[in-house]
Amino acid sequence: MSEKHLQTGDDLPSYNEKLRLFAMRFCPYAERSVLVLNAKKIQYDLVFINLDHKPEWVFNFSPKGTVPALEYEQGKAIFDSNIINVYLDEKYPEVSLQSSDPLRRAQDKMLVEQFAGAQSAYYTAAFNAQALQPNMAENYHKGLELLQKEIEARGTKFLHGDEPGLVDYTIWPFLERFEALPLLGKAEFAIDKSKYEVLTNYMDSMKNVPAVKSYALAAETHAKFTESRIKGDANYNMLDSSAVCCMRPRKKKE
Ligand SMILES: N[C@@H](CCC(=O)N[C@@H](CS)C(=O)NCC(=O)O)C(=O)O
Repeated sequence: MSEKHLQTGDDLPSYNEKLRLFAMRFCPYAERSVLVLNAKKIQYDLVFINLDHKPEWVFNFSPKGTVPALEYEQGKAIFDSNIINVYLDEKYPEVSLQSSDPLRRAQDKMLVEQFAGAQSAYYTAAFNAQALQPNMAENYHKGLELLQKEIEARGTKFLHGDEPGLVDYTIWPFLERFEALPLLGKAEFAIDKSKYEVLTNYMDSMKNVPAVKSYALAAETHAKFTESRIKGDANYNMLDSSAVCCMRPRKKKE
């Protein structure tokens, strides 16, 4: 799979009769849908988009040009990670990722909603640090504490149960990125193991889930991308193997 992000002027790749997800490699919302496709073992193609120089055709799939968008039939698409994920779960029910209990589904949605405060604090800390207010680190920790309490209260390995579900795959991409904050000089956003033992054990379990493992990036990689974006020159293609291979000096033959 190419990690190259297509940009203005690039052609739309040919359609392969598979579901196609338009994404950006470092986007947490796109990651939500990648994880759900992986968990459900659905065949799909990924098309990465340079969000600073969007290809013209992306607007045919996503009216605002945001990712993720899912092309479910040639030329027909839906957008927004939560909408895509519920659609996938209902359309491909063999591996079900939502509870059959309407109350539990409501509780999952409320948890995601309440966790949004931590997400927005993360965005400010990572990308707009000069706007950071002391109450934002507080909100961030309130979100983590609430999540930890909920994991404890549910008493299962994952929020969904013995296996992760939509609620886990919706929250996870942000936890993955939160670990980059101390590397970006934001020590007050660290997830301290002594305070967050239950949460860090949960995070370790999530890192070992195959659907997550195959797409996860190290905190250092997220930090590196974030730094490039802050500088105003987001390095979308930093993981593209064709770019990496050709910049490396060739090894001399022994
Ligand atoms: N609510 C949307 C948010 C998607 C979103 O904001 N994606 C960002 C990338 S992480 C994006 O496409 N930004 C480009 C833009 O806003 O033009 C979802 O859940 O899918």
